[in-house]
Amino acid sequence: MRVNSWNGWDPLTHVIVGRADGTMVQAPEPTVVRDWPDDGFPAGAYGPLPDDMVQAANAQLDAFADLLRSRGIRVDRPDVIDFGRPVSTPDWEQGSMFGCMPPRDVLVTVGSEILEATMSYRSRWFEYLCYRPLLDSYFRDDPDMRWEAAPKPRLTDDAYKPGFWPEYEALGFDEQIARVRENDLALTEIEPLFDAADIARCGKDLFVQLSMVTNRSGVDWLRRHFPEHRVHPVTFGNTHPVHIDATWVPLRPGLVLHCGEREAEEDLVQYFKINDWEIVSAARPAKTWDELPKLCFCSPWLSMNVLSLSPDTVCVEAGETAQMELLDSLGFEVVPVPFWDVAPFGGGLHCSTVDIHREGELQDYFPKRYGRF
Ligand code: ABU
Repeated sequence: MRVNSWNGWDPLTHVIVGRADGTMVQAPEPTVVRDWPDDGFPAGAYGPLPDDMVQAANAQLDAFADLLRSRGIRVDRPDVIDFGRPVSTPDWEQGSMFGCMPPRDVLVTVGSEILEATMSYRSRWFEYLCYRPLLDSYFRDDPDMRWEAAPKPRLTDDAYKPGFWPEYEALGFDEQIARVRENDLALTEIEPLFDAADIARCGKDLFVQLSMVTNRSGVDWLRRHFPEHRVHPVTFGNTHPVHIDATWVPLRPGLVLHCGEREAEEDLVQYFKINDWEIVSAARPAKTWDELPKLCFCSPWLSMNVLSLSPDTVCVEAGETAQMELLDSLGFEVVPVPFWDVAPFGGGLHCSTVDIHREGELQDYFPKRYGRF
């Protein structure tokens, strides 16, 4: 057993797949207020997702895990804890936790290191506990594994901009995008905050999206933590940025899938182009916003939240035929995986996994510099 993964495309041999059990529509907190009055959760209400939804999601997660095993990939699953119980630290009390479907949000593997992210929601502060038994076993089995945890944040009220959402939602698209480009969003800079799923790994380069859950201090902490890497803060034209993996998805050396609706910064585009990368616009998602499953807080662009099994094989949600055709035309073996029942539990195929081992070593895919990159 060995922990090793430097990018999102080398041949995958060991992965964690999340679970839907016990997932909550989480209790309100400074930057999260769910509001689904037609589906039993008006603003302020919280509680477990319905049993039938949990069963449907787990059926798809289990089938996905079996599919990966059938391809010779070792699959581990997290421990479910009681996400419905209130939690607290000396600084705050929170009515519930969230769940453990999307391990990608919490953990990132960089080489032989697995790093636990700070997270920035109080409901997700304790989520690392679901992965501790696995991390402990990897640490025991692999003498070279580095087990790291970013500083646990205090998440006092000062970590959040007061009154952010009403003020932000009143802005027009252009004003919101200007705020996104400045990272003048929900979080303050009082302490480093990041979700692991805001990181796209490309060997020596780590692209980290500044978002509703990742601040500049978080990127700065990552830069100092990975001194041998080039750590780049990046933004996209997405009014509600949360995680980079439905926006900018490197699929193999020289090819990145981009959500064209979420414009990349010109310097980022040029950095890729000057290093001979092709930037391919993802196909339109099969679903519109109105067609998303109930209680889903993700976007239709989960259509591009794909999991690469190797540089030429990629798992894609089975209903996303346009995305599958596009990837087929780019020379990939496409593996269709039914997965939309999982979306209300926190994401798609990429979100629901975290790489523990991919064959391959650290490489520099961007030998030429451009602008601030
Ligand atoms: N956690 C990935 C979700 C990103 C999106 O909905 O666009």
